[in-house]
Amino acid sequence: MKVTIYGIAKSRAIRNLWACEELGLPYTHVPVVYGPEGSRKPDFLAINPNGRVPAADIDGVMMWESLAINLHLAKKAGGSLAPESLDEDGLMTMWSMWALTEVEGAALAVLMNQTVKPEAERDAAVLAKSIETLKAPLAVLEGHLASHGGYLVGNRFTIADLNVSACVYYLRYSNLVDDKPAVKAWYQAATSRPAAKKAFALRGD
Ligand SMILES: N[C@@H](CCC(=O)N[C@@H](CS)C(=O)NCC(=O)O)C(=O)O
Repeated sequence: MKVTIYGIAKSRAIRNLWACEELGLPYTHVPVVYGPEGSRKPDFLAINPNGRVPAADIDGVMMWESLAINLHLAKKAGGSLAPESLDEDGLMTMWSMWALTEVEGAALAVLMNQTVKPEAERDAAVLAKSIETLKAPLAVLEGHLASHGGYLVGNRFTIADLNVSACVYYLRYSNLVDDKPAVKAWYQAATSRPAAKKAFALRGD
């Protein structure tokens, strides 16, 4: 397989870099920055007309959407991270879409308004609303992991665990999973994997 990942490691491209490391795929990394100096330049818009990173060239197929890229990479590469059946494929897609729709936005808002933005620019109301929004999905995640052997699908670490933990990653400076032992253990195990450490080292933070 010939894979090129576009996007700096300090972006959602980290998800795809992590997946390539997990899957043992050789890849070329083109660290496109976001904004006018990178993702909004005409040559990059020809790769991803949305003007965002990541994007990936996988055997000549140009893709964007970090979690869709990962599902595709896992299925193409095969092995234990990939679905073993159509049913597992459905569940891995379900969890990935769930992470994007139920977790990612609010988790990113927590990160920005609790940690990343300068204090004067933080919005306490947005932070409070995001914490409230996350209560239900985090409880769902806790309940599922606690009753399914600590994994999302198939009783093993799969691309679904990678995709969802990569969204929970936005909560790394918060205490929102401290009262959720199954989520906490699952997240720590996922992000402590050698492939994760290798990819996250590319971020330099
Ligand atoms: N849903 C997309 C989101 C991509 C995205 O928003 N990427 C950010 C960087 S993490 C970006 O490129 N922002 C720059 C911009 O929107 O101009 C994915 O998961 O790949």
